[in-house]
Amino acid sequence: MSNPEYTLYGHFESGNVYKAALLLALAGKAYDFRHVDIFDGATKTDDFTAMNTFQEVPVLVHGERTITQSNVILRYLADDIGRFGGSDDDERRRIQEWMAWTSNKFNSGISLARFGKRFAGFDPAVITFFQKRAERAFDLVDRHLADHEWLVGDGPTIADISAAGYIYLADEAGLDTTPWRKMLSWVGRLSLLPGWHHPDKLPRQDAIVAPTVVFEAPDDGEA
Ligand SMILES: N[C@@H](CCC(=O)N[C@@H](CS)C(=O)NCC(=O)O)C(=O)O
Repeated sequence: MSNPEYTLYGHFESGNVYKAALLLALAGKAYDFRHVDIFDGATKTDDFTAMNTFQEVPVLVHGERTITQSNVILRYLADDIGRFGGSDDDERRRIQEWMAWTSNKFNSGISLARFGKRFAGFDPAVITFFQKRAERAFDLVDRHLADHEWLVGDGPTIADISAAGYIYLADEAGLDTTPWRKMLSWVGRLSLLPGWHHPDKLPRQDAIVAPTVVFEAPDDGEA
């Protein structure tokens, strides 16, 4: 466990980082975790921008490769590890469809409601707007899960990991998920898989946490 092959750059509060950390945990893969202080401008430094032009976490480094965007990281890891990626081309396409949809509807629903409520102090009407958007997405997921155990195919895939990642954070977005019974059963099923941990514990759990912040924010006046 002393020299893991993957390095994950992220922040403990990030749901998008959690998605990547969750896949690594479910696959039983160790990784070197590098904390990036997203609340102190660390994604905007020249060094970080040279690594990730999008100036966001998560970032995965694997050998010579640097991969960004949580769903692209999930696809990369699933292919590299040989698990959770879908069993044939058709499933792979279905998985990409779900990840594209959740990236849009969940990031602009749960994720922004949570950000506005927990970190940014958005106007309550704005938070309500994002919560409603999340609830409409829950309706759709719940309907799909009425006759499916998993979003795609017969077992868990990165489509489930990607979508469920933010649902575990729904309470922090001020959302009560209890009306969506099928959706709740499904996130429950995912949470019973070996290696699963709640976002409160990941990426701390199973990660080798670097002792220092890797990318320091610039001093005042230099940014
Ligand atoms: N589309 C991106 C979104 C990533 C994202 O929003 N990252 C946030 C943390 S959850 C971030 O790095 N924020 C800091 C910043 O934008 O400077 C993905 O799926 O990875």
